[in-house]
Amino acid sequence: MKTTFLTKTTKTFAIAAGVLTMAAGAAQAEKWDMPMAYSASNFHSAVGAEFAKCVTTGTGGDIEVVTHPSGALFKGGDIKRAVQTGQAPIGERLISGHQNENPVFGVDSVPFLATSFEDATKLWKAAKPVMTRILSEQNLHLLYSAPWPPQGLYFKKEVNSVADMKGLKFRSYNNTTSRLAELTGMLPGTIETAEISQAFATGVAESMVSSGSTGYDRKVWESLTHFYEVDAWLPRNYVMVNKDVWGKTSKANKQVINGCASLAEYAAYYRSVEYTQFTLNGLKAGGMKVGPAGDKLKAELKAIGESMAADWLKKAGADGKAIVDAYKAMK
Ligand code: PCA
Repeated sequence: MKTTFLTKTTKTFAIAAGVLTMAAGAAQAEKWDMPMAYSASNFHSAVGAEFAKCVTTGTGGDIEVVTHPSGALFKGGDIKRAVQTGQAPIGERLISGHQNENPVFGVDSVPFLATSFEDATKLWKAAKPVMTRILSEQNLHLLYSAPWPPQGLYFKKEVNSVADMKGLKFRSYNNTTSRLAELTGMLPGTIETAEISQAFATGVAESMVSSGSTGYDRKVWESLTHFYEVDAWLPRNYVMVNKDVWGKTSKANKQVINGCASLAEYAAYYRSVEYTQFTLNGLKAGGMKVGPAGDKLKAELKAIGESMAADWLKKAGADGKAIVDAYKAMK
């Protein structure tokens, strides 16, 4: 029989379909448990759940991502190690929580370096290549990252100056917040977000730096009375995949995951923006006094922030300087 174009094409399709069937047969459905540190109602977790669905649907069930919010599978502080060592294939955590490993992880928490969503985006753009490299050296593949709303100060009394903060028990979530507490005469102790409502209720802590969002999620008006908008920085969460797991993922599934990650990054950013005012209103509705810090307090915090920024630059070395220079060039 003379081979026509049509029979050739049909044959090619038949062969291609056969290969595809073999590939589909070979691919095993995998379950990726995804530990997350924050409550299910928080926007980072809500977006993570959508990301999980997107990957599960997009890969045709090859990879089923299942989120575990509220530190239920691994506590916040243990998530990175769990993903590095392959105990969990994927997870989410606050980047600046790793400053003790490398000061560069704390770039988003340098006081007053980037204090708006726009500047936080620029800072992330400057930092992303360096973060990607450092994480890769730690067996992690960076997928996406999104900011928390601006950070302010919570108290259970009126505070107009640093002197008013002296001796308060302070809940910290990273090195920067602990250092800020020390420099303002407070007594820092690290407490995971999942445990703060109880810490405030029992008096283990009586102040913190965080977003309106976390105060709202944890209903802190039950114990605290004042939130001062300071806009000190906008720390970020990031989603990481174990690099060996990523390496073994098919090209097609990687494309799907990358697409879902871009979507998640975009959605989380805008939810964070929207959540800012919404949660400040929520704190007010809960009975808290919410407003900008007074001029004296602001000026004192600025001065402390400057010395902390200078210290960070010294510690973060060439990588830190490269990020800050690239960021300033975008401004
Ligand atoms: N909430 C998290 C990190 C930053 C934020 O706004 C927390 O308080 O732990």
